Amino acid sequence: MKKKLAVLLAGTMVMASLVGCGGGDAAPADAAPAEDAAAEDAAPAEEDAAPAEEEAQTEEEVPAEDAADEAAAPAADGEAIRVGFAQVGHESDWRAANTQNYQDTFSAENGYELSFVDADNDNAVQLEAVRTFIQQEMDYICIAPIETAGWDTVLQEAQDAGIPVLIVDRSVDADASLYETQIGCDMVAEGEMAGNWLAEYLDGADANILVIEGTVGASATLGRTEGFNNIAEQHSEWKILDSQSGDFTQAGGQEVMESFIKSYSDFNVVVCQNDNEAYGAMDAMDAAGITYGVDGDVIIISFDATHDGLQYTLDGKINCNVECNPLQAEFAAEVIQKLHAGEAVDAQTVVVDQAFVAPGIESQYATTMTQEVLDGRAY
Ligand code: GZL
Ligand code: ZN
Repeated sequence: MKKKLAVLLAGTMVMASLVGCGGGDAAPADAAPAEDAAAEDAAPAEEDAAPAEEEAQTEEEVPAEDAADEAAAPAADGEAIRVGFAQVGHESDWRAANTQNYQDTFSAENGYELSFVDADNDNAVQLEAVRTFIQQEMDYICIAPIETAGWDTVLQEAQDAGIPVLIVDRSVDADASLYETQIGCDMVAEGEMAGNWLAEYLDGADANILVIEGTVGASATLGRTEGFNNIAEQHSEWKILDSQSGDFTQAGGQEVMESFIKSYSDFNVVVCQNDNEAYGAMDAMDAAGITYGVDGDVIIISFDATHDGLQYTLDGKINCNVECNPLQAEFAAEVIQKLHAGEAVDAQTVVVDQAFVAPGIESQYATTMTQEVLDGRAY
């Protein structure tokens, strides 16, 4: 099956390629309105991530406003389109922005009935939520998978029930024929962006690096780690002292940083795989009297470029912040509108990122932060 790739410059332009992929079955007739699926606790499952490969691609440019228009058009038959969304949780500022974007986009006035489940970073809750959506005969199911592993069976169940599934934000290690599309950022590219910036900034100087990883088994964690390591292995003068999961939370970041401070005294770089972990790491370093940022002893690299993360970058506390744009719901809605109209959809949509650096740092890889840049941010 020819796999194609649509590259989204979020908020500005969509470079989309039309695909010959399945294009999804015509949406099932709407069942009776469903009450929201319950969302309580459960235990994780494991496996590896392997994002789908893209082969040939043809590209055409489609203004993002078309995507937004498509997102809002109600279903042709006037019935609300019923969408079940199994969200990772509420672990970070990024997640809050992503959830808000989905709730704003899949609104009643836009012709949708959204059933939203916050899986609280718990795999079994997320799997259970998807099975509930299947029982409720949703028209479409969106999954932001906590982990990449363990999805084959439930995706097959959704396909057997004739319910198209969209994998959003992160990716799954399951056969691409089991879902309609994957929408999200290129996490490996984000990791490489961070590594390339660090190499430029260090300009050959030694680095003793500590990494606070994201949630174990999440494609965001796997990709950022792989990407950063792709660059680190090119620099024999760099040493990665340790790499532990902070679960994408501020508490996790603080806990890991406190343990790092007990074990290591010679580190000069801390890579935090999201802003909330960076806030926790800064709290831990403050408590230990360790200085960081442009005028400190320790370089901090963060990911997400949320508002507070970019405020810290503007303040020189975070040296480099790599964006991962959470405003992706419009692209998911566009896919659903196309599937509802029986049209082909892109197998994968990559939301393009950029990086930001603190004032005083000029970089070929990143935008130097100013108050104007911060004021212009959408989240
Ligand atoms: C990235 C997303 C990650 C963010 C974290 O696309 O999956 O999960 O980087 C969030 O803030 O918890
Ligand atoms: Zn080097």
